[in-house]
Amino acid sequence: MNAPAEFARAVCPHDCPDTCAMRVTVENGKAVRVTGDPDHPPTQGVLCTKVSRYAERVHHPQRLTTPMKRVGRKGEGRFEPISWDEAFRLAGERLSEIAERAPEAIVPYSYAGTMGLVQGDSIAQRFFHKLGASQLERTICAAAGAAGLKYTYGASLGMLTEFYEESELILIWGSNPIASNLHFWTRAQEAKRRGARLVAIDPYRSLTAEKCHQHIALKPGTDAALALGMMNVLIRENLLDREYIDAHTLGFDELAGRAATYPPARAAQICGIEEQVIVDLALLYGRTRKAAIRLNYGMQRVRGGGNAVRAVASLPSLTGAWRDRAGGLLLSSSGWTPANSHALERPDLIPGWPHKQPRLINMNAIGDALTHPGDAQFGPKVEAIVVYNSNPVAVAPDSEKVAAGFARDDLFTIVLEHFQTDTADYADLLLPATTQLEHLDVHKSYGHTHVMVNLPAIAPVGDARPNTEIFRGIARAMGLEEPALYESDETVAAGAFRWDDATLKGSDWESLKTAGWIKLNLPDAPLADGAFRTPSGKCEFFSARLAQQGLDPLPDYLPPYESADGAPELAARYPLAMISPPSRNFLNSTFVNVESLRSTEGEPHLDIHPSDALRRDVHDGDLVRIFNDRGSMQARARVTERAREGLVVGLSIWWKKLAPDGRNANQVTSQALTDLGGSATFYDCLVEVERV
Ligand SMILES: Nc1nc2c(c(=O)[nH]1)N[C@H]1C(S)=C(S)[C@@H](COP(=O)(O)OP(=O)(O)OC[C@H]3O[C@@H](n4cnc5c(=O)[nH]c(N)nc54)[C@H](O)[C@@H]3O)O[C@H]1N2
Ligand SMILES: Nc1nc2c(c(=O)[nH]1)N[C@H]1C(S)=C(S)[C@@H](COP(=O)(O)OP(=O)(O)OC[C@H]3O[C@@H](n4cnc5c(=O)[nH]c(N)nc54)[C@H](O)[C@@H]3O)O[C@H]1N2
Ligand code: SF4
Ligand SMILES: [Mo]
Repeated sequence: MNAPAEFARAVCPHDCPDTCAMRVTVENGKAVRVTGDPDHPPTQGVLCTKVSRYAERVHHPQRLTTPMKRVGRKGEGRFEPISWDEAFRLAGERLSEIAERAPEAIVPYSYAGTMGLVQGDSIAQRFFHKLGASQLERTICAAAGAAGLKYTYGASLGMLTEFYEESELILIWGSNPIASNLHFWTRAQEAKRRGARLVAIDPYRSLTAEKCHQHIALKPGTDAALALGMMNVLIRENLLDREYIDAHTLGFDELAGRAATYPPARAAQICGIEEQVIVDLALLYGRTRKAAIRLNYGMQRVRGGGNAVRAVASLPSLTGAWRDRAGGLLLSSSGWTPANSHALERPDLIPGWPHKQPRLINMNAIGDALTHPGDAQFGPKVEAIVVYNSNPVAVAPDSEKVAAGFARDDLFTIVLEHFQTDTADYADLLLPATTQLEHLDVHKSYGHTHVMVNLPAIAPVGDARPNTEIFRGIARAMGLEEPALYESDETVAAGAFRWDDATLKGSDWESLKTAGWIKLNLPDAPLADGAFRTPSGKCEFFSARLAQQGLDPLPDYLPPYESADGAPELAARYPLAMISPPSRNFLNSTFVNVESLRSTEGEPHLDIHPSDALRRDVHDGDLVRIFNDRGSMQARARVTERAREGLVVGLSIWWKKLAPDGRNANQVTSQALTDLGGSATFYDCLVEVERV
C-alpha cells in the first residue's frame, strides 16, 4: 500500500532566468513527481519539459550513490567503491601535501550546476580561500554582459519581467526564450495577444524567432553595429527623450559622435542585412512608447560581447523607455537582490587578505591552465583540481586541450557529481553529491525579483552528501580549524541575504522559510527616475572607469576574432561561422543522460543553409565533419534556411560519450576571451564542413 502523498516545496536549481518554484510529490520516501507551483507568480504552475522530468533524474539508476576511487586509466571511467572516511583521508592527505608547498597549485572549478547560494557559493569558497588556493574567474557564461551592464548601469539591473506583457514592442535580442526563458515567453505571447509586435534579433531562426512577427538575421557578433546604426537614426530623427538624457545619463554628445560614424548603410554592411531594416527598426523603436528589449546572453559570446551589451543597453536611456514600467531592458535582474556574498564566501579567510590575492585562473582558459608547465609568470603548475557543479570536459571551450589537461597522470582530480559525466571519467576521487530535492538551499534569480528557499524533500539518495558536507569532511581530514568551514547549511542560508536592505524590509530568514519566497520591494519602473548604480549615478554612455583602464570609454563594434573582418586569412580557410546554443531539452550538459529527453533531441545535428550545403555537396541527412585547427566533431546535417548563409548551427551541449563519435561542439570552440569581463567566446568560431 502506498503511503499518503505529500507535497514538499522546492526551487528549480538550474542555470535559467526563470528560477521556478516546484512542488514535489513524495511517496514512500521517493520523489515521484515535480510540478510548477501555481501560487508562485513567476512560475504560474508551469515547469519546462526537462525539469518536469526532475524526479526521473533524481532516482535515475545511474545516480552516483557511493564515493569511488579510480582503478583504470584517466578518462577510462573505471572506479571502485570506497567509504566516505577513506575518501576524505585520500583527499585530505594529497591536498594538505600540496597546500603546504604551493597552495596555488590547487584549483577549484565550478559553475552553475546548481544556482543555490549554499551548495554553490559558500563552504566550498571558504575552504579554498582558507587554503590560499588559486581562485577561479567564473566567466564561462555571462561575464561580458555583466561587465557591460556594470559600466553602463552600475549593476545587473533592468525592467521587471512581469510588465513585458504590457509592452507594445518587444525586441527579443540574442535570446531564445522558448528554449531558455520560458516564463518570459509566456509574457511576450500575452503582449502579442494584446497587439504588441515581437522582433527577434538572432543569426538563427530559432524556435522563438520563427514565432515573432519579424526576424532580423544578422551575422553573429555584429550586434553593436546594429545598435549604433539604430542610434544614428534615432538621433537624426530626433526620437530622443532630451529630459531623460539630461537628467539621467552621462556622455550623450560623445555617444552621438560615435553613432555618427555608423550611418545605417555602414551598419547594414557589417551586419549583413538590408539598410532599410535598420532604419525601420529604429523608427519603430523610437516611436513606440512601451518599447522593451529582452536582451540575452547569446549575443555576448563573441569578442565584442561587452561593448555590444553597452551599445544595446544605451538605447532605452536615449528614448526614455524606462519611464514606463512596460519599457526598458532586461538582461539580468540579479543586481536587485541584496545577496551577502562576503558573508557567504568569506574572502577574508584568504591568508594575507586584503593585501594578497591568490592567482586568478579564468575558467575559459582551463585547457591552457591544465597543460601549462608552470613558470614565473603563470605561477606553479596545477597539481590538483576540484570540480563541483560543472562538467568542464563537455562544456569548456577548446576541449581537446581540456581533455589533455584532465588526462595528466600527475594531476589529482576530485569530482563531486550526481552522475558519471565526461569530466567524472577523469576523476581520481568521484564523490556522490545530493540533488536539490535532498538538500537545503536559498536562491536569487536573474530573471525575476523573488528570493526563494528550497527545503529538502527526501533523504539523500544512497550515500550522497551535499557539497557543503563534502567540503566540511575534507576540511576536517586536513585538520583545518576555521569555524566558518563548519557552519551548518541553515546558518549559511540565513546569512545569505542582507535582511536590513530596503528591498527585504519586514522579512527575515524565518519568514522566508515559512513563505517559500519573498518578492523584493521595488518600484514598478525602477529606473524611471535614473537611480543607476554607476559612480555618477547616471546611465554612463561614456565610462570614465573604462577610460582609466586604457579602454574605449564609448561602446563600439569590434569584429569577431574569427570573421572575414577580423581574420581574413582564417576566414579563407574556414569560411563558416559556427554557433552552438542550447537545445531545448538539455540544460547545458545536464539531462543529456535522461533517456526520454535525449531521445527527443535524437542525435547531434548541424543546421546548414542550402547554398552552403550545395557548395559542399552536402545533402539533408548526411553525416558531416565540422572542423578547424582546434579539432573536429561529427553531426547529422539538416539543410535548412534556419541558418543564414555563412552560418552553421549545432545545438548543444552533448555529453561526448553519448554522441556517436565521442565528441561535441567544444572540440572547435576557442579559449579567446571577450573585450570586457573575460567571458567565453563560444559563438566566435570559424569552421569548415565536409561530408563524411
Ligand atoms: N533549454 C535550455 N534552457 C537553458 C539552457 C540550456 O542549455 N537549455 N542554458 C541556460 C543558460 S546557462 C543560459 S546562459 C541561458 C542561455 O540562453 P540565452 O541567454 O537565450 O542565450 P543562448 O541560448 O546562448 O542564445 C540565444 C540566441 O542567441 C542567438 N545568437 C547567437 N549568437 C548571436 C549573436 O551574435 N547575436 C545575436 N543577436 N544573437 C545570437 C542564438 O542563435 C540563440 O538563438 O539559457 C539557460 N536556459
Ligand atoms: N559549445 C557551447 N558550450 C557552452 C555553451 C554553449 O552555448 N555552447 N554554454 C556555456 C554556458 S552559457 C554555460 S553556463 C556553461 C555551463 O556549464 P556547466 O555549469 O558545467 O553546466 P552543466 O553542463 O549543466 O553541468 C553542471 C553539472 O553540475 C552537476 N550538479 C548539479 N547540481 C549539483 C550539486 O548540487 N552538486 C554537485 N556536486 N554537482 C551538481 C550536474 O550533474 C552537471 O553535471 O556551458 C558553457 N558551454
Ligand atoms: S529550467 Fe528554468 S523554466 Fe525549467 S523549471 Fe527550471 S527555472 Fe523553470
Ligand atoms: Mo550560461
